[in-house]
Amino acid sequence: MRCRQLARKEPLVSLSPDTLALLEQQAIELPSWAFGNSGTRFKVFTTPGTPRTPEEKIADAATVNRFTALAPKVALHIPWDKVDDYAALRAFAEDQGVALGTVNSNTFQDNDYKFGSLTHVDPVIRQKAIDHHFDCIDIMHATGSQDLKIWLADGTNYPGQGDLRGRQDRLNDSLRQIYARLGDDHRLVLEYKFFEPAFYHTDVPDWGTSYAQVATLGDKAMVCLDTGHHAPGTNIEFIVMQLLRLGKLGSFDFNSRFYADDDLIVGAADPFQLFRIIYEVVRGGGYGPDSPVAFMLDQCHNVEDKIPGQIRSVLNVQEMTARALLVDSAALTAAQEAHDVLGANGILMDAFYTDVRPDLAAWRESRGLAGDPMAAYAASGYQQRIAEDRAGGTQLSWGA
Ligand code: PSV
Ligand code: MN
Ligand code: MN
Repeated sequence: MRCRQLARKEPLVSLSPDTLALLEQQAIELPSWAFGNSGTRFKVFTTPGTPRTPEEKIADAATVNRFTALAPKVALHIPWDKVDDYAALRAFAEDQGVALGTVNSNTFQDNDYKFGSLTHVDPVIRQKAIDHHFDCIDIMHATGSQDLKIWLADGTNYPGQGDLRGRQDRLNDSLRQIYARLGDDHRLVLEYKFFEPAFYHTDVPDWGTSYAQVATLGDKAMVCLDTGHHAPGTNIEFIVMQLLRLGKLGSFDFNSRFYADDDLIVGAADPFQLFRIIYEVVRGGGYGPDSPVAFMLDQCHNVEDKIPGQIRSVLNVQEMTARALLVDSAALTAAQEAHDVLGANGILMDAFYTDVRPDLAAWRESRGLAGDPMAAYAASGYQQRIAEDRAGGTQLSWGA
């Protein structure tokens, strides 16, 4: 790897064979719900061609992979992706050239969960939430999935409404029961979020709470970091560093945000932040097929077309990964140890400002892909075809 000097006017060869070999290994998991309609509490706009079945969502995800070779897995959300036969769904996905990935549980859309799920004070409702996770684990056996992702909407709206400590203790007991059910190759990843839908307190609000919970479970329990789930101004790359240092970063939910949990296209709001995060991932051993860190997207496409939205997203992740791999780490360490403040900063910025797009396009072409997957998708006719073929039936939404 070497960092291109910006002043030099030589042909652009910024990505070395080593870097390209690392990029070859990139695998980003797409969320099935990104292909459904979504919106805000004000309006959900429908889009022609939106999937009506889990199979159609998988077909769209496989299309993203066909144009980019970057997205070989699709994450499911249960019960949004409920089918009768998960082994058949797996075979369908494999026929399309993708695998089924993370199974996301859902304990936030049932009236019983109004006052909590895995933290609920009523043992019957808490058991119902635990049983839902047991069902998800059964599904993982059929789909060949590795990760069970738990994001909880549990929390309270008013001080005094709940016993904060009691809820934490019940959460731990619930997680222990779920953890005990995991298969040998399974993992549990616990996602945190600082607010919403609860507004006073959330039961898993931050990485520290997630870490404190999963650390009591065992090696197969890790933290999931959703980039949109932090207070504005949070130094997310610091959290990435710390979790990797502790051996507990299990997965990312990538997206970007301007205000709260916006779920916009990753790298759209703040490409520099994405670069800084991926740099810490690479530096901390979190990149590559042998690393424990799953790269997933967690996004919604409210006004833009969903498939190109996902194509743009995986390209953004690839681009910032390429730039992160360009950081001259030996020079950076030397500058840091010499207390060369501006020199060290300059080395990082050199990599960030390197435009890797022409190299990535050339590399794609060398592998038989279109150099510009966005343009190739637009010209492919797929969008028009699904708009015609999928007329009738009920389009799926985020949340259904
Ligand atoms: C809700 O905030 C959320 O966006 C979480 O990030 C989950 O990962 C996702 O929904 C799907 O359950
Ligand atoms: Mn998420
Ligand atoms: Mn979210």
